[in-house]
Order: sequence, then C-alpha cells, then structure tokens
Amino acid sequence: TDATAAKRPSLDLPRLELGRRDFMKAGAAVGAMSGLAGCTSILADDEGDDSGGAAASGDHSVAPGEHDEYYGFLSGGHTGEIRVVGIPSMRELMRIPVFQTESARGFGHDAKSSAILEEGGGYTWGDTHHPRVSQTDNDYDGRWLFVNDKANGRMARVDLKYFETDAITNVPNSQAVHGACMQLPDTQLVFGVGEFRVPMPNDGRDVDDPDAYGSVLTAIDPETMDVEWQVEVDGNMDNGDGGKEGRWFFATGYNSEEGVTEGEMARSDRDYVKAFDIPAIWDAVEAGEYEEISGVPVVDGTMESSLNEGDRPIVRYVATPKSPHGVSVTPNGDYAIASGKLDPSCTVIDVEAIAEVDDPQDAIVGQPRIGMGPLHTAYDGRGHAYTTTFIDSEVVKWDYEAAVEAEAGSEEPVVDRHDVHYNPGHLIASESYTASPQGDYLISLNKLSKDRFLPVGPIHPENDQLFHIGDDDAGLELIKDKPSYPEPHDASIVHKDKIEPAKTWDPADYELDYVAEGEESIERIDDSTVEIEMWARRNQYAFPDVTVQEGDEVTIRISNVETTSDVIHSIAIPEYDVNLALAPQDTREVTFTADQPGVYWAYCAYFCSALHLEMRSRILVEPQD
Ligand code: K7E
Ligand code: RUQ
Ligand code: CUA
Repeated sequence: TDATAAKRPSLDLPRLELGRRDFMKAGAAVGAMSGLAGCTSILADDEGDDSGGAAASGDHSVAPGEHDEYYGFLSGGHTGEIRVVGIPSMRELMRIPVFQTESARGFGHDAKSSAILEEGGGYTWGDTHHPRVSQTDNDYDGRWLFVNDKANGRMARVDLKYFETDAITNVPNSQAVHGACMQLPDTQLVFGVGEFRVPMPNDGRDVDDPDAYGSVLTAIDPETMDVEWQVEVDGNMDNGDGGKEGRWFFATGYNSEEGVTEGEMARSDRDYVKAFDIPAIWDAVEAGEYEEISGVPVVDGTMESSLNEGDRPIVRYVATPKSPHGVSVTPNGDYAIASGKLDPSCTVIDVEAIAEVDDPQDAIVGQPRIGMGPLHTAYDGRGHAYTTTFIDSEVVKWDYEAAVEAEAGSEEPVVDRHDVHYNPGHLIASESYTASPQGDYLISLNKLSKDRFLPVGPIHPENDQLFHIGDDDAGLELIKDKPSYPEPHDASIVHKDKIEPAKTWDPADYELDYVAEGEESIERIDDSTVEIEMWARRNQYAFPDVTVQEGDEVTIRISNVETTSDVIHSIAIPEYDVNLALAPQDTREVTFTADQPGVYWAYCAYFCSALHLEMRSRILVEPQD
C-alpha cells in the first residue's frame, strides 16, 4: 500500500558511478548470472595462468602417511552430502551422507538412519550449501556440524563424534532454507534463512497472490533441533551470518520488489541486508506477539511492523546496492560485510551502530569497489577481507579498516587480486567464521573448471583452488587445483585439534542393545514375525544359516563385535535390498519382508580380512506350501 511505501526507509545512498567498462561488463554479468556462463571473452584478458605449486613459495605438501593440519567440511550441493577433505593436501577423507541414502555407509538403509530421513520429510535428496561447525566462546568446539537443505527447506545436524547425520528438521512455512549459521558465541540457536516466498501456510490458499507470500528466518534449538520461532520479513532472503556477541543476526536478500519473475526481482537498484535483533525477537515471542502458523510462533518482522514498533524494531532493513548475496561478520565482530552480487561493491555495516542509528542506512560505514559480481567474503584475522568475484573470476584481497576510511566506491582498499578458474562462489579461509582465523589457507570454490582437467563428458567437475595467504608480502599464492564433484557451495575449515572423532562405537551412545558373541538368537514372535539378533566378526556371522518362511517379516539386529579400529563389516542380502554397514562395536537394525522364496547369500561388502569373501550366511526362505 501507499502507506507502507511511505514508511520504507529512504534509498538515497551515495550512488556508485559505473564507468563504461563496468557498464559493458555488467551486461555480460547478467548473462553469466542467468546461467549463460560463457564469459570466455572476460577471461581472455586474464594475465597468465599460474597454476600448480611451482610458483608458490613454501612447502605446503603433505607427504604420504602424514596428516593434514585442518579438516575442511565442504557442502556437496545437490548430492545432498558433506565432503571432508584434509587441508592443505585437499585429499578427500570421507563423505557424510546427509539428505540422501548412501550405500557405502549404509545411510538410509538401517532403521535408525531411515527414520532420520523419513522424519525429515521422506525426500530422497537435498541441496546442501552451508556447513557450519558448532562453536563455544567464538571458537570451534567440534561437537556438531549443521547444514541446510535449500531444496526442501530443512536443517540437518551431523554428530562429529561419528561423522554421521543424527537429525533432520523439516522446517515449516519455508520452502528453501538457504543460509545456515548460528547465534554466537555459543551456538545458542541455529538459523535457517528462508529464500523462496510462499503462502503461509502453503496449503492452496493465495496461490496466485504473490503479495500474500512470505519468507521467514527460522531459529532452531541445536540440542533438540526443534523450531523455536520464525520471523516473517519483506522480500526474500539469501545468505546469513551471526554477530559475534549474540545480539544481531544478518541476512542478505533480494527481491524486495516481491516479484515472481527474474525481471521483476532484479528491477530495483537497492535491496536490503536485514539485521535481526535476537533478544527483541525473544521478547516478542514471550509477550505472545506472534501468530501461530503450522504449529510455530511466527513474529512479524516486516518493514511496516518493525517501524510501528517504534523504539525497538525487531528487524532493521539496511538498504544496500542491488541484490546483496553473501554476508559475513569480521572476526573481531565489528562489521558485517555484504557482497553486492549485481553491483561491484561490498557494503561494510558497523554492527554496534545498528542499535544506535535512527536510519539503519547510517550504519553503513564503507563501500569499497571490489570487482564484478562480488559473492562471498572470508577473513584472515589480520584485517583483510577476501571476496570472490563471480564475473571477474578473481579472489580480491582488501583491507576493511581502509574501506571504512576510504570514499564509497574507492578501489584503494584493495591490496591484491588473483585469478581463479573459474567463476567462484564461496571462498573460505581457515577458521574464518570464528573470532580467530589462522590466516594461512584459503579455498576458492569455483563453479566452472572449463579446461583445467581431462574432459569427462559434458558435465564438468567444479574446481576447488587452494591458496596460501599467510605471507602478506607474497600475496595470494595458488597451491593446488582440486576437481570436485558437483557442487560445493560453502565450507568450514577447522583445526585438527578441535575435532575428536570416535575410533569405535562408544556403548554410552547405543540406541539398540548390543549383541555379544553367545547372545545370538532367532526368535519366532508369531506366525509371521521373526526376530534375529546376531553379530559379525572376522570371518563369520553368528549363524551360518537362517531359515524363515515366505511372507515373514524379518528383523535383523546385528553388532560388529570387533574392538579393533578400522575393521568394518557389513551385511548385504541380495535381492532384498538389505545393506547395513557396521563400524567396530556398532549395532544396526533392519526389517524386511521375506516375500520371495529361495536361497539368498548374505555377505559382507567391506573387505575385512583374507577370508572376507568367505564371510557369508545363507538366508533360506521356505515357500508357503
Ligand atoms: Cu553463494 Cu548457497 Cu552461499 Cu552457493 S550460496 S555460492
Ligand atoms: S574381488 S578384492 Cu571382485 Cu578382486 Cu574384491
Ligand atoms: Cu566382514 Cu568382509
């Protein structure tokens, strides 16, 4: 309405003047942004190609048998998983299935992980973007990793004792949970940043009335994974990051126009970084100032309501140039830096000032010119920001205090830039999301690899490029290219000393009763139900033969009784789609209906010893009559 429009904060920021070169590139930018990423003409004037470690100073190799310094947790995009790599070797150490079934680890095959996927909505895939490791006192505590599902609007938790997904929350009123991050310093809440706008609830009402759609920020309790509250905002949101002190949470966004087509969404020159006042939201929830939708308290954080709150709006709308994408808070907590995406600048927001200024825009204290298509920013702990430029295909290193001193639009704060290959999305530096990044390594997660690797058909790998950034005189040194299966978005890099994975299963964590040797049993519960408790060890299962009747519902609970680390067994039953992976001391359960008479050789799929191929049992399914 006109009344609402009148209440919108003014949008008269100093307008950055676009030069002719930028204007032409901006044309190319729109093409690349909409998927026609054929920016070879832009890339053609890249200077040289300093690939490989030869040009880099220092030795960042990791010899065979040696361990890496860091864990890198990379999202797997629409594979639905998390990949664990060692840094600086970039060796892939493990994959953690999150939103998809995965047979090597038996995820989604045993009863427990199947229930996690089922209770999480029952979808067969997800789109992981932002893996964030839990923190205590603004430092990694190595307990959990949280990651969003952009596809189906979910948040998952990975238990870093077992490197295994242990919870998935299907977030109501939200179709694309995009940004994922937490309230700091102690992971008090996990935030899911809603991107797509939909009717709330999305039950068929208002289907063609975009004005009635909404998008929400969702706060989740990290222990219970229950949704605590949501805040509805104007426009949609994109990425997010928490302030270091726990009061503010920042989300970028686009589509303040609230359009439904690309043209409608990109019309405005300005969009908003939303600053959520977390204590004020709690106050509103506790005062009952919310509407319950789909069983969740939804607080009104739209511009209109925020302005009506008078002295304490729960969301401040900070207008920034064109569709800001990434936002991240500096390690010292002083600034939230948003990347312009369709504008060549980054916007530096003074975190403390947000609470003090009347007009949220007055909290903007710097707006350096970075390059074309700035997307995401990481930190080295020495006052430098590193921003990816999607269109220019660069990592740009700049000094954020210098940006506060400089005129808006100045390029002076930039201290170094380095080509990447090609079209980077996120980048991540060692412990960049904490208060104390190490400032030694940085990975640029590049969306296109084009010609960097042997061709493997029309779907190319991505290219994750590792830089050494520890020597400010040497600047950014490219150390390594790592081809990556589609498609990592974001990552967290955690020092190895902060992660303590279990070597075998810990009885304190058992959900099912362990079956020791001598405790095995086959029990017929009734006419059509059989329960089998058994174990596995080198090189046999508890029973050489198991006989059931056609039509029986068979439950197998099986423990791997090995105590030696790395001796993994499994039980696979051909043609019954049964496949359980069993780490040492682990117990898993599966239920299937024995509806096909015949002989089925249950076998172990992990090569566990010289007699591994002999590790087999017969499942005999006797015909009904
Ligand atoms: Cu830029 Cu989901 Cu962080 Cu992808 S988002 S790149
Ligand atoms: S067998 S060792 Cu097919 Cu060679 Cu597995
Ligand atoms: Cu157990 Cu192979």
